[in-house]
Amino acid sequence: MTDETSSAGSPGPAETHEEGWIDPTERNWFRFSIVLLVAFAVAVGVAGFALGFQVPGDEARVDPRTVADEAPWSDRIDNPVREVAPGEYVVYMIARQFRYEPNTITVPEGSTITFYVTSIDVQHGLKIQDTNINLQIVPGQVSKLTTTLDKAGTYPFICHEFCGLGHAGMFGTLTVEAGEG
Ligand SMILES: [Cu+2]
Repeated sequence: MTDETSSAGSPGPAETHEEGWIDPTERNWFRFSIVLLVAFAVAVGVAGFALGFQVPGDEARVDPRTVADEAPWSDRIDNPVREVAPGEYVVYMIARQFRYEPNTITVPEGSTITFYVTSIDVQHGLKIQDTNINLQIVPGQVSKLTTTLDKAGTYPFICHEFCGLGHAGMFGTLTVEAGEG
């Protein structure tokens, strides 16, 4: 009890600590923030390497006024899915108010599909249920993402960027057919 003055409310002598001393509360917050950083790094690692999340790059630039009539997008309705190697497919897709072209895509089980998607009017989105495909689609820019589909079934896709009055009706279906094996 050497510090009666401060307990009485008047300013006592400043507490002295060794150099490098950290208040325990502050130290705990430091620890907590380090735990958070590690947790976020693990989450990013799991998303990127285990779940296949990718950031769409600036794949290419196109003219939104003409891209729909130019190869390879011009062939999107007649030839929506192209096999570029055994089990590897590419889809060139146009998003527009208020539909996807193509809006039905069928591939065999175990396929790898690369999507090249662009918009000819406003910003759209492409989210394919139960896959890593989740793209922002900006007019003039091509968004590219690859996914591997190991499970047969239907995977609905929707526009997730509000694009106008018909936004809610903008959807399609990706069908993965079971292999013969
Ligand atoms: Cu849309």
